Amino acid sequence: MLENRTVSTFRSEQVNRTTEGFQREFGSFPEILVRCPARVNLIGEHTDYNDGLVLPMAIPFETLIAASPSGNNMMTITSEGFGSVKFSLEDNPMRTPGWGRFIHGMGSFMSRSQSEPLGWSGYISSTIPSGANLSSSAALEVASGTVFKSLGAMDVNLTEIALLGKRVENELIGVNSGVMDQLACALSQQGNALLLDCLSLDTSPVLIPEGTGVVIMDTGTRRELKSTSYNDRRKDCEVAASALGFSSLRDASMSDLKSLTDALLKRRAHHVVSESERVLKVVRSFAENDSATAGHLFNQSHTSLKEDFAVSSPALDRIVEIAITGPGCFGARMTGGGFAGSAVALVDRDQTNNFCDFVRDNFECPESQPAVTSTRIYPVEASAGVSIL
Ligand code: GAF
Repeated sequence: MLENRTVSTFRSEQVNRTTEGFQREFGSFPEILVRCPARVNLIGEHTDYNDGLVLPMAIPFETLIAASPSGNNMMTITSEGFGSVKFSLEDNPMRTPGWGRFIHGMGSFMSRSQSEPLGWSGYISSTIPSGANLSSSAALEVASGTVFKSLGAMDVNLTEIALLGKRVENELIGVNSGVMDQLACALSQQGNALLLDCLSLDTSPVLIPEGTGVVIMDTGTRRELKSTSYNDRRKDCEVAASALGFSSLRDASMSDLKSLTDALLKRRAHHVVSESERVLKVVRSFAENDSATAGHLFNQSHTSLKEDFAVSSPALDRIVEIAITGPGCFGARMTGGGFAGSAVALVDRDQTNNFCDFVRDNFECPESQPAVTSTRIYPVEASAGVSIL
């Protein structure tokens, strides 16, 4: 499913639904319609907040926002299937619960540099599965940031919007994330993965070999990152870097790690240093049309995330174990923060349908981590970052 043809039909249906939803709620045509994609991370996991390298790719699941200015600082937003919120940008965003806080946070941060009122009325629809580690919250931050920028005619670029999205996560949501998700949602280019240096914030497009496809496998298990050990892993990395005398693990090499005396910190740091190396090796393999090597690196990444970094889960391990025995599979790994959600596989394009059927027929969540929604397998193409339609 989700071939290009299906995706564009899907997009136009979603555009109509969102525009009609806005008209129903607010009685007029929206002034702006913004779309923002989700992302899947191909490799470079838990490296972004260590100033390392990552290789995400925007995917054709999208959040759409139809909006018009309110003329003051009031915000009234309805999200298809998730109710409505109303708040003033002068209020503290911590008083807005649920999904509204992501938007309120973006508005609060962006309105600080603005004397004109920035409020708007909006209608949101999204096809991004939430809690699947595919960045539904980053897409909401980047989409709403783009609405604020555009309706307020603000002089702010997409990288700045992405960094504000990260601030929302860190300061208002309680997840000490890096900036990979927001930058992937903002800056990705159609048909390419995005190599991102999280220290310099330099980006470059990376082509995946033509005969190789990307398949997302959503186990249907869910866990909010703020309720996991995500922040503890970040702390471990900071302690390891400082024990080595570095400001981040970006500066550490494999031989530096020998001087770490704490075994647990050594394993955490080993994952981070080896994972950044794997990102570069995957980029090189793609350039050499060598998906077999890229696939091995995916497998190694999963083992490292499971054993050294301890962020995998029974369901993610199970689906990866099955995927790597599937027809045409070059390699597979958990993707995103971990603990639940999705894995990603690199697959021979000609075998994609057989691969998807194989995983569907053979995967079942282990009893120790039951699914809360159905398992879904999606072949995906690389799509473009946020845009105004
Ligand atoms: C989550 C975070 F939001 C990202 O910043 C990143 O750390 C990722 O987990 C793990 O690579 O998606």
